[in-house]
Amino acid sequence: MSTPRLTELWQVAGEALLPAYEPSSHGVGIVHLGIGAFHRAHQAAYTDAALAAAGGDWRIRGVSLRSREVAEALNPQNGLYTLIERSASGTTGRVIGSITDVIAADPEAALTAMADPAVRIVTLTVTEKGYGIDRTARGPDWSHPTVAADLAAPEAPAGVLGLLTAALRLRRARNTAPFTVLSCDNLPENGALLRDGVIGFARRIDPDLADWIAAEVAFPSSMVDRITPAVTPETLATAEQLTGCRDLAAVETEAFHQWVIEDHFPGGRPAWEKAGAIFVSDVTPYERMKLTMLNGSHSMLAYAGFLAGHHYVRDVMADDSLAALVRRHLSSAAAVLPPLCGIDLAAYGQALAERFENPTIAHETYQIAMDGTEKLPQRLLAPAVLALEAGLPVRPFAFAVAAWMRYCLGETDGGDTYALRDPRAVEITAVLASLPHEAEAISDALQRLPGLFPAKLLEASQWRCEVSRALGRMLDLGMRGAIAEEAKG
Ligand code: CS2
Repeated sequence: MSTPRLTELWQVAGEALLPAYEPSSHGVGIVHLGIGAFHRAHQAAYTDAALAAAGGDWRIRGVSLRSREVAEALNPQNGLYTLIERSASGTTGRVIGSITDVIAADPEAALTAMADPAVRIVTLTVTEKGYGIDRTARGPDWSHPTVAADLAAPEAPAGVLGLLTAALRLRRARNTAPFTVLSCDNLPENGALLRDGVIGFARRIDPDLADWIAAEVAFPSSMVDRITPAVTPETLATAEQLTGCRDLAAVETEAFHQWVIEDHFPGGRPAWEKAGAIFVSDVTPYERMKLTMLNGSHSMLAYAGFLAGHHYVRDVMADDSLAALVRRHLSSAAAVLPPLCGIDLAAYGQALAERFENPTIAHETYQIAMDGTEKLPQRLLAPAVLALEAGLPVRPFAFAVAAWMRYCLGETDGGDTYALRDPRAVEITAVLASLPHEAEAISDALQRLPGLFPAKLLEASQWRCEVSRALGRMLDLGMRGAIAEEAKG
Protein backbone atom coordinates (compact mmCIF):
# COMPACT_ATOMS: atom_id res chain seq x y z
CA MET A 1 0.00 0.00 0.00
CA SER A 2 1.40 3.43 -0.84
CA THR A 3 1.88 6.02 1.91
CA PRO A 4 -1.02 8.52 2.12
CA ARG A 5 -0.34 12.22 1.47
CA LEU A 6 -0.80 14.60 4.38
CA THR A 7 -4.13 15.98 3.18
CA GLU A 8 -6.56 15.53 6.02
CA LEU A 9 -5.94 15.56 9.72
CA TRP A 10 -7.58 12.23 10.34
CA GLN A 11 -5.02 10.56 8.13
CA VAL A 12 -2.25 11.38 10.53
CA ALA A 13 -1.15 8.63 12.86
CA GLY A 14 -0.99 9.76 16.48
CA GLU A 15 -3.25 12.49 17.83
CA ALA A 16 -0.37 14.07 19.71
CA LEU A 17 0.93 15.44 16.42
CA LEU A 18 -2.27 17.22 15.46
CA PRO A 19 -3.22 20.84 16.07
CA ALA A 20 -5.33 21.19 19.19
CA TYR A 21 -8.07 22.96 17.19
CA GLU A 22 -10.04 22.38 14.04
CA PRO A 23 -8.25 24.48 11.40
CA SER A 24 -11.20 24.82 9.03
CA SER A 25 -13.30 26.52 11.70
CA HIS A 26 -10.93 29.51 11.75
CA GLY A 27 -11.03 32.12 8.99
CA VAL A 28 -8.14 33.96 7.35
CA GLY A 29 -6.92 37.12 9.11
CA ILE A 30 -3.36 37.37 7.79
CA VAL A 31 -1.77 37.48 4.35
CA HIS A 32 1.90 36.55 4.39
CA LEU A 33 4.27 37.57 1.60
CA GLY A 34 7.22 35.21 1.10
CA ILE A 35 6.12 31.86 2.46
CA GLY A 36 9.45 30.06 2.66
CA ALA A 37 10.83 27.60 5.21
CA PHE A 38 11.53 30.31 7.78
CA HIS A 39 7.93 31.49 7.89
CA ARG A 40 6.69 27.92 8.28
CA ALA A 41 9.16 27.29 11.12
CA HIS A 42 8.46 30.58 12.88
CA GLN A 43 5.37 32.76 12.44
CA ALA A 44 3.07 29.99 11.22
CA ALA A 45 4.08 27.90 14.26
CA TYR A 46 3.43 30.81 16.65
CA THR A 47 0.07 31.40 14.98
CA ASP A 48 -0.79 27.70 15.23
CA ALA A 49 -0.10 27.76 18.97
CA ALA A 50 -2.04 31.02 19.37
CA LEU A 51 -5.04 29.52 17.56
CA ALA A 52 -4.88 26.46 19.81
CA ALA A 53 -4.70 28.61 22.95
CA ALA A 54 -7.03 31.49 22.14
CA GLY A 55 -8.81 30.81 18.83
CA GLY A 56 -9.78 33.61 16.46
CA ASP A 57 -9.94 34.08 12.70
CA TRP A 58 -6.22 34.36 12.26
CA ARG A 59 -5.24 31.74 9.75
CA ILE A 60 -2.66 32.71 7.16
CA ARG A 61 -3.02 32.93 3.39
CA GLY A 62 0.48 32.60 1.99
CA VAL A 63 1.85 34.37 -1.07
CA SER A 64 4.91 33.30 -3.04
CA LEU A 65 5.84 36.27 -5.16
CA ARG A 66 7.75 34.26 -7.75
CA SER A 67 8.11 30.54 -7.20
CA ARG A 68 5.37 27.92 -7.35
CA GLU A 69 7.19 25.30 -5.33
CA VAL A 70 5.68 25.93 -1.90
CA ALA A 71 2.16 26.29 -3.32
CA GLU A 72 2.52 23.01 -5.19
CA ALA A 73 3.58 21.27 -1.98
CA LEU A 74 1.14 22.93 0.46
CA ASN A 75 -2.09 23.38 -1.51
CA PRO A 76 -2.73 19.66 -2.14
CA GLN A 77 -2.21 19.16 1.62
CA ASN A 78 -4.84 21.80 2.57
CA GLY A 79 -2.01 23.93 3.96
CA LEU A 80 -0.98 21.27 6.49
CA TYR A 81 2.67 20.39 7.04
CA THR A 82 4.95 18.83 9.61
CA LEU A 83 7.22 21.05 11.66
CA ILE A 84 10.23 19.03 12.79
CA GLU A 85 12.34 20.22 15.72
CA ARG A 86 15.82 18.78 16.07
CA SER A 87 17.94 19.04 19.20
CA ALA A 88 20.52 16.98 21.02
CA SER A 89 17.72 15.48 23.10
CA GLY A 90 15.87 14.15 20.06
CA THR A 91 13.63 14.87 17.10
CA THR A 92 9.99 15.81 17.53
CA GLY A 93 7.28 16.90 15.12
CA ARG A 94 3.83 18.42 15.01
CA VAL A 95 1.38 19.18 12.25
CA ILE A 96 0.76 22.90 11.76
CA GLY A 97 -2.74 23.98 10.79
CA SER A 98 -2.45 27.76 10.61
CA ILE A 99 -1.94 28.10 6.85
CA THR A 100 -4.99 27.89 4.61
CA ASP A 101 -3.42 27.96 1.16
CA VAL A 102 -0.75 29.62 -0.97
CA ILE A 103 -1.11 32.00 -3.90
CA ALA A 104 1.82 31.50 -6.26
CA ALA A 105 3.29 33.95 -8.78
CA ASP A 106 -0.10 35.63 -9.21
CA PRO A 107 0.10 39.28 -8.11
CA GLU A 108 -3.52 39.97 -9.03
CA ALA A 109 -4.73 37.21 -6.70
CA ALA A 110 -2.33 38.46 -4.02
CA LEU A 111 -3.80 41.95 -4.31
CA THR A 112 -7.34 40.61 -4.04
CA ALA A 113 -6.35 38.64 -0.93
CA MET A 114 -4.74 41.70 0.67
CA ALA A 115 -7.79 43.84 -0.03
CA ASP A 116 -10.12 41.33 1.66
CA PRO A 117 -11.73 43.12 4.65
CA ALA A 118 -11.25 39.96 6.78
CA VAL A 119 -7.48 40.46 6.50
CA ARG A 120 -6.17 42.61 9.34
CA ILE A 121 -2.43 41.98 9.12
CA VAL A 122 -0.01 41.59 6.22
CA THR A 123 3.28 40.01 7.30
CA LEU A 124 6.49 39.62 5.30
CA THR A 125 9.59 37.46 5.04
CA VAL A 126 10.92 38.45 1.64
CA THR A 127 14.66 38.62 2.61
CA GLU A 128 16.68 41.81 2.76
CA LYS A 129 16.77 42.21 -1.01
CA GLY A 130 13.04 41.65 -1.49
CA TYR A 131 11.90 45.07 -0.31
CA GLY A 132 13.23 47.30 -3.08
CA ILE A 133 14.17 49.91 -0.49
CA ASP A 134 17.24 52.11 -0.57
CA ARG A 135 18.31 51.88 3.05
CA THR A 136 20.57 54.91 2.97
CA ALA A 137 17.96 57.18 1.41
CA ARG A 138 15.22 55.41 3.44
CA GLY A 139 12.82 55.26 0.54
CA PRO A 140 12.04 53.22 -2.56
CA ASP A 141 15.03 52.16 -4.64
CA TRP A 142 13.79 53.58 -7.93
CA SER A 143 16.54 51.78 -9.83
CA HIS A 144 15.20 48.39 -8.64
CA PRO A 145 13.51 46.79 -11.71
CA THR A 146 10.34 45.73 -9.84
CA VAL A 147 9.95 49.09 -8.12
CA ALA A 148 10.35 50.87 -11.44
CA ALA A 149 7.88 48.54 -13.18
CA ASP A 150 5.35 48.99 -10.35
CA LEU A 151 5.69 52.75 -10.53
CA ALA A 152 4.94 52.61 -14.25
CA ALA A 153 1.84 50.42 -13.67
CA PRO A 154 0.70 51.00 -10.08
CA GLU A 155 -2.68 49.30 -10.67
CA ALA A 156 -0.99 45.99 -11.48
CA PRO A 157 2.02 45.75 -9.18
CA ALA A 158 4.22 42.70 -8.63
CA GLY A 159 6.70 43.85 -5.96
CA VAL A 160 6.41 44.41 -2.22
CA LEU A 161 6.09 48.22 -2.18
CA GLY A 162 3.73 48.23 -5.15
CA LEU A 163 1.49 45.51 -3.72
CA LEU A 164 1.23 47.03 -0.25
CA THR A 165 0.47 50.46 -1.71
CA ALA A 166 -2.11 49.16 -4.19
CA ALA A 167 -3.84 47.02 -1.54
CA LEU A 168 -4.01 49.93 0.88
CA ARG A 169 -5.33 52.14 -1.92
CA LEU A 170 -8.11 49.65 -2.67
CA ARG A 171 -9.03 49.42 1.00
CA ARG A 172 -9.16 53.17 1.35
CA ALA A 173 -11.34 53.50 -1.77
CA ARG A 174 -13.71 50.86 -0.37
CA ASN A 175 -13.81 52.36 3.11
CA THR A 176 -12.20 49.27 4.55
CA ALA A 177 -9.90 49.75 7.54
CA PRO A 178 -6.23 49.33 6.65
CA PHE A 179 -4.26 46.26 7.64
CA THR A 180 -1.23 46.39 9.93
CA VAL A 181 2.06 45.68 8.13
CA LEU A 182 4.53 43.49 10.03
CA SER A 183 8.01 42.87 8.63
CA CYS A 184 9.72 39.70 9.88
CA ASP A 185 13.05 40.11 8.09
CA ASN A 186 16.50 40.58 9.62
CA LEU A 187 16.70 44.32 8.98
CA PRO A 188 17.25 47.03 11.57
CA GLU A 189 14.03 48.87 12.41
CA ASN A 190 12.30 46.77 9.80
CA GLY A 191 8.86 48.29 10.44
CA ALA A 192 9.99 51.91 10.24
CA LEU A 193 12.06 51.16 7.13
CA LEU A 194 9.16 49.50 5.37
CA ARG A 195 6.88 52.37 6.38
CA ASP A 196 9.28 54.86 4.76
CA GLY A 197 9.43 52.68 1.64
CA VAL A 198 5.65 52.36 1.27
CA ILE A 199 4.94 56.03 2.00
CA GLY A 200 7.69 57.06 -0.43
CA PHE A 201 6.23 54.84 -3.12
CA ALA A 202 2.65 56.00 -2.48
CA ARG A 203 3.73 59.65 -2.54
CA ARG A 204 4.84 59.29 -6.17
CA ILE A 205 1.52 57.90 -7.33
CA ASP A 206 -1.02 59.53 -5.01
CA PRO A 207 0.09 62.08 -2.36
CA ASP A 208 -3.28 61.89 -0.52
CA LEU A 209 -2.89 58.17 -0.20
CA ALA A 210 0.63 58.68 1.19
CA ASP A 211 -0.77 61.02 3.87
CA TRP A 212 -3.52 58.54 4.71
CA ILE A 213 -0.99 55.70 5.06
CA ALA A 214 1.21 57.90 7.25
CA ALA A 215 -1.74 58.68 9.52
CA GLU A 216 -3.62 55.38 9.54
CA VAL A 217 -1.36 52.40 8.93
CA ALA A 218 0.68 50.72 11.67
CA PHE A 219 4.09 49.27 10.79
CA PRO A 220 5.37 47.64 14.00
CA SER A 221 8.95 46.38 13.95
CA SER A 222 9.82 42.86 15.01
CA MET A 223 12.87 40.75 15.78
CA VAL A 224 12.62 37.16 14.61
CA ASP A 225 14.90 34.27 15.48
CA ARG A 226 14.93 30.60 14.65
CA ILE A 227 17.73 28.81 12.81
CA THR A 228 16.06 27.08 9.88
CA PRO A 229 18.19 25.13 7.42
CA ALA A 230 17.02 24.47 3.88
CA VAL A 231 14.68 21.51 3.43
CA THR A 232 16.39 18.32 2.21
CA PRO A 233 15.12 14.84 1.26
CA GLU A 234 16.03 13.85 4.83
CA THR A 235 13.54 16.41 6.16
CA LEU A 236 10.76 14.80 4.15
CA ALA A 237 11.83 11.30 5.20
CA THR A 238 11.74 12.31 8.89
CA ALA A 239 8.28 13.82 8.42
CA GLU A 240 7.06 10.59 6.91
CA GLN A 241 8.49 8.58 9.80
CA LEU A 242 6.80 10.87 12.32
CA THR A 243 3.36 11.11 10.73
CA GLY A 244 3.05 8.04 8.56
CA CYS A 245 2.12 10.36 5.68
CA ARG A 246 3.95 11.70 2.70
CA ASP A 247 4.49 15.42 3.34
CA LEU A 248 6.12 17.50 0.61
CA ALA A 249 5.90 20.73 2.64
CA ALA A 250 7.65 19.64 5.86
CA VAL A 251 10.29 21.92 7.38
CA GLU A 252 12.90 21.33 10.03
CA THR A 253 14.31 23.71 12.60
CA GLU A 254 15.95 24.02 16.01
CA ALA A 255 13.96 23.91 19.26
CA PHE A 256 14.83 27.53 20.13
CA HIS A 257 12.58 30.30 18.85
CA GLN A 258 12.19 33.97 19.66
CA TRP A 259 9.92 36.74 18.46
CA VAL A 260 9.96 40.26 19.90
CA ILE A 261 7.25 42.51 18.49
CA GLU A 262 6.15 46.11 18.94
CA ASP A 263 2.58 45.90 20.18
CA HIS A 264 0.87 48.20 17.70
CA PHE A 265 -1.95 46.34 15.94
CA PRO A 266 -4.99 48.64 15.59
CA GLY A 267 -6.97 45.90 13.81
CA GLY A 268 -6.17 43.26 16.44
CA ARG A 269 -3.77 40.34 16.33
CA PRO A 270 -3.45 36.67 17.25
CA ALA A 271 -2.53 35.85 20.85
CA TRP A 272 1.09 35.24 19.81
CA GLU A 273 2.18 35.79 23.43
CA LYS A 274 0.56 32.41 24.20
CA ALA A 275 3.29 30.89 22.06
CA GLY A 276 6.03 32.86 23.79
CA ALA A 277 6.21 36.03 21.66
CA ILE A 278 7.41 39.02 23.67
CA PHE A 279 5.57 42.31 23.17
CA VAL A 280 7.53 45.50 23.77
CA SER A 281 7.13 49.20 22.99
CA ASP A 282 10.52 49.46 21.22
CA VAL A 283 12.11 46.50 19.51
CA THR A 284 15.25 48.35 18.33
CA PRO A 285 17.65 47.16 21.06
CA TYR A 286 16.58 43.53 20.59
CA GLU A 287 16.99 43.75 16.82
CA ARG A 288 20.39 45.33 17.19
CA MET A 289 21.49 42.65 19.63
CA LYS A 290 20.39 39.83 17.35
CA LEU A 291 21.77 41.33 14.14
CA THR A 292 25.10 42.23 15.73
CA MET A 293 25.66 39.04 17.71
CA LEU A 294 23.83 36.18 15.98
CA ASN A 295 23.78 37.35 12.40
CA GLY A 296 27.17 39.10 12.53
CA SER A 297 28.96 36.01 13.80
CA HIS A 298 26.92 33.87 11.42
CA SER A 299 28.15 35.85 8.43
CA MET A 300 31.75 35.72 9.67
CA LEU A 301 31.64 31.97 10.20
CA ALA A 302 29.85 31.43 6.87
CA TYR A 303 32.54 33.14 4.76
CA ALA A 304 35.53 31.89 6.72
CA GLY A 305 33.97 28.45 7.27
CA PHE A 306 32.91 27.91 3.67
CA LEU A 307 36.39 28.80 2.42
CA ALA A 308 37.98 26.55 5.05
CA GLY A 309 36.00 23.66 3.58
CA HIS A 310 33.22 23.46 6.18
CA HIS A 311 29.85 22.58 4.76
CA TYR A 312 27.76 23.15 7.87
CA VAL A 313 27.79 25.55 10.83
CA ARG A 314 28.19 22.59 13.21
CA ASP A 315 31.43 21.65 11.36
CA VAL A 316 32.70 25.20 11.85
CA MET A 317 32.06 24.89 15.57
CA ALA A 318 33.93 21.58 15.67
CA ASP A 319 37.02 23.37 14.27
CA ASP A 320 38.76 24.69 17.38
CA SER A 321 40.41 27.70 15.74
CA LEU A 322 37.27 28.83 13.98
CA ALA A 323 35.11 28.21 17.06
CA ALA A 324 37.51 30.45 19.00
CA LEU A 325 37.03 33.17 16.38
CA VAL A 326 33.25 32.81 16.60
CA ARG A 327 33.47 33.31 20.37
CA ARG A 328 35.78 36.27 19.89
CA HIS A 329 33.33 37.79 17.44
CA LEU A 330 30.42 37.24 19.84
CA SER A 331 32.15 39.01 22.69
CA SER A 332 33.38 41.88 20.49
CA ALA A 333 29.85 42.28 19.16
CA ALA A 334 28.44 42.28 22.71
CA ALA A 335 30.94 44.99 23.63
CA VAL A 336 29.52 47.50 21.14
CA LEU A 337 25.93 47.07 22.36
CA PRO A 338 24.31 49.21 25.01
CA PRO A 339 23.09 47.25 28.05
CA LEU A 340 19.64 45.77 27.58
CA CYS A 341 17.45 45.50 30.67
CA GLY A 342 16.91 41.89 31.68
CA ILE A 343 19.44 40.49 29.19
CA ASP A 344 22.88 39.19 30.04
CA LEU A 345 24.80 39.59 26.77
CA ALA A 346 27.54 37.15 27.79
CA ALA A 347 24.93 34.48 28.49
CA TYR A 348 23.17 35.31 25.20
CA GLY A 349 26.51 34.84 23.38
CA GLN A 350 27.11 31.53 25.14
CA ALA A 351 23.63 30.33 24.16
CA LEU A 352 24.28 31.34 20.54
CA ALA A 353 27.52 29.35 20.42
CA GLU A 354 25.63 26.33 21.74
CA ARG A 355 22.91 26.77 19.11
CA PHE A 356 25.56 26.94 16.38
CA GLU A 357 27.06 23.72 17.76
CA ASN A 358 23.75 21.81 17.51
CA PRO A 359 24.91 18.54 15.91
CA THR A 360 21.43 17.70 14.62
CA ILE A 361 21.02 20.84 12.48
CA ALA A 362 22.64 20.79 9.03
CA HIS A 363 22.78 24.54 8.35
CA GLU A 364 24.90 25.24 5.28
CA THR A 365 27.57 27.92 5.41
CA TYR A 366 26.85 28.51 1.71
CA GLN A 367 23.21 29.35 2.55
CA ILE A 368 24.23 32.00 5.08
CA ALA A 369 26.92 33.37 2.75
CA MET A 370 24.25 34.40 0.25
CA ASP A 371 23.42 38.10 -0.33
CA GLY A 372 26.45 39.50 1.46
CA THR A 373 25.99 43.04 0.17
CA GLU A 374 22.49 43.08 1.71
CA LYS A 375 23.66 41.68 5.05
CA LEU A 376 27.04 43.30 5.73
CA PRO A 377 25.84 46.82 6.63
CA GLN A 378 23.72 45.88 9.66
CA ARG A 379 25.68 42.78 10.70
CA LEU A 380 29.31 43.88 10.43
CA LEU A 381 29.74 47.46 9.22
CA ALA A 382 27.48 49.29 11.69
CA PRO A 383 29.04 47.37 14.62
CA ALA A 384 32.53 48.19 13.27
CA VAL A 385 31.63 51.89 13.27
CA LEU A 386 30.45 51.59 16.88
CA ALA A 387 33.69 49.83 17.84
CA LEU A 388 35.78 52.56 16.18
CA GLU A 389 33.81 55.30 17.90
CA ALA A 390 34.15 53.63 21.29
CA GLY A 391 37.87 52.95 20.86
CA LEU A 392 37.20 49.18 20.99
CA PRO A 393 39.09 46.66 18.83
CA VAL A 394 37.88 46.59 15.20
CA ARG A 395 40.00 43.57 14.30
CA PRO A 396 37.23 40.94 14.67
CA PHE A 397 34.95 42.94 12.35
CA ALA A 398 37.80 43.58 9.91
CA PHE A 399 38.55 39.85 9.83
CA ALA A 400 34.90 39.07 9.08
CA VAL A 401 34.73 41.68 6.32
CA ALA A 402 38.02 40.42 4.84
CA ALA A 403 36.54 36.90 4.79
CA TRP A 404 33.59 38.27 2.78
CA MET A 405 36.04 39.94 0.38
CA ARG A 406 37.97 36.71 -0.01
CA TYR A 407 34.66 34.95 -0.67
CA CYS A 408 33.83 37.52 -3.37
CA LEU A 409 36.74 36.14 -5.42
CA GLY A 410 34.48 33.17 -6.22
CA GLU A 411 37.17 30.50 -5.91
CA THR A 412 38.40 28.38 -3.00
CA ASP A 413 42.08 27.94 -2.13
CA GLY A 414 41.85 24.56 -3.85
CA GLY A 415 40.67 26.23 -7.10
CA ASP A 416 36.99 25.22 -6.94
CA THR A 417 34.65 27.91 -8.18
CA TYR A 418 31.20 28.73 -6.80
CA ALA A 419 28.40 31.20 -7.55
CA LEU A 420 28.35 34.36 -5.40
CA ARG A 421 24.55 34.45 -5.14
CA ASP A 422 24.39 38.16 -4.39
CA PRO A 423 22.19 40.78 -6.08
CA ARG A 424 25.39 42.70 -6.85
CA ALA A 425 27.35 39.64 -8.02
CA VAL A 426 27.82 40.89 -11.59
CA GLU A 427 29.08 44.27 -10.41
CA ILE A 428 31.43 42.67 -7.87
CA THR A 429 32.87 40.25 -10.39
CA ALA A 430 33.38 43.04 -12.91
CA VAL A 431 35.18 45.22 -10.34
CA LEU A 432 37.45 42.37 -9.28
CA ALA A 433 38.22 41.18 -12.82
CA SER A 434 40.34 44.23 -13.57
CA LEU A 435 42.43 44.02 -10.39
CA PRO A 436 45.66 42.26 -9.46
CA HIS A 437 45.30 39.53 -6.80
CA GLU A 438 46.50 41.95 -4.19
CA ALA A 439 44.84 42.59 -0.83
CA GLU A 440 44.94 46.37 -0.71
CA ALA A 441 43.58 46.79 -4.22
CA ILE A 442 40.76 44.28 -3.64
CA SER A 443 39.89 45.73 -0.26
CA ASP A 444 39.83 49.31 -1.58
CA ALA A 445 37.74 48.41 -4.61
CA LEU A 446 35.13 46.50 -2.64
CA GLN A 447 34.90 49.18 0.03
CA ARG A 448 34.20 51.70 -2.72
CA LEU A 449 31.21 49.82 -4.11
CA PRO A 450 28.58 52.59 -4.20
CA GLY A 451 26.42 52.84 -1.10
CA LEU A 452 27.83 49.85 0.76
CA PHE A 453 30.46 50.96 3.29
CA PRO A 454 29.71 53.87 5.65
CA ALA A 455 31.89 56.96 5.21
CA LYS A 456 33.10 56.60 8.80
CA LEU A 457 34.85 53.36 7.88
CA LEU A 458 36.17 54.60 4.54
CA GLU A 459 37.76 57.54 6.33
CA ALA A 460 39.36 55.44 9.07
CA SER A 461 42.87 54.37 8.13
CA GLN A 462 43.03 51.99 11.11
CA TRP A 463 40.02 50.13 9.72
CA ARG A 464 41.31 50.05 6.14
CA CYS A 465 44.69 48.72 7.32
CA GLU A 466 43.11 45.99 9.44
CA VAL A 467 40.91 44.80 6.57
CA SER A 468 43.66 44.67 3.98
CA ARG A 469 46.06 43.06 6.46
CA ALA A 470 43.53 40.29 7.24
CA LEU A 471 42.74 39.80 3.57
CA GLY A 472 46.47 39.68 2.79
CA ARG A 473 46.95 36.84 5.28
CA MET A 474 44.00 34.96 3.73
CA LEU A 475 45.55 35.30 0.27
CA ASP A 476 49.07 34.39 1.45
CA LEU A 477 48.32 31.53 3.83
CA GLY A 478 45.03 30.24 2.47
CA MET A 479 41.87 30.49 4.60
CA ARG A 480 42.78 27.63 6.93
CA GLY A 481 46.21 29.10 7.60
CA ALA A 482 44.81 32.58 8.16
CA ILE A 483 42.20 31.25 10.58
CA ALA A 484 44.82 29.35 12.59
CA GLU A 485 47.03 32.43 12.76
CA GLU A 486 44.15 34.76 13.68
CA ALA A 487 42.94 32.41 16.42
CA LYS A 488 46.39 32.50 18.03
CA GLY A 489 45.89 36.26 18.37
C1 CS2 B 1 21.32 33.62 8.76
C2 CS2 B 1 19.90 33.81 9.30
O1 CS2 B 1 21.05 33.00 6.49
C3 CS2 B 1 21.43 33.89 7.27
O2 CS2 B 1 21.90 34.94 6.88
O3 CS2 B 1 22.19 34.42 9.48
O4 CS2 B 1 18.93 33.34 8.45
C4 CS2 B 1 19.73 33.17 10.68
O5 CS2 B 1 19.80 31.78 10.62
C5 CS2 B 1 18.43 33.59 11.31
O6 CS2 B 1 18.38 34.98 11.37
C6 CS2 B 1 18.27 32.97 12.70
O7 CS2 B 1 17.17 33.51 13.30
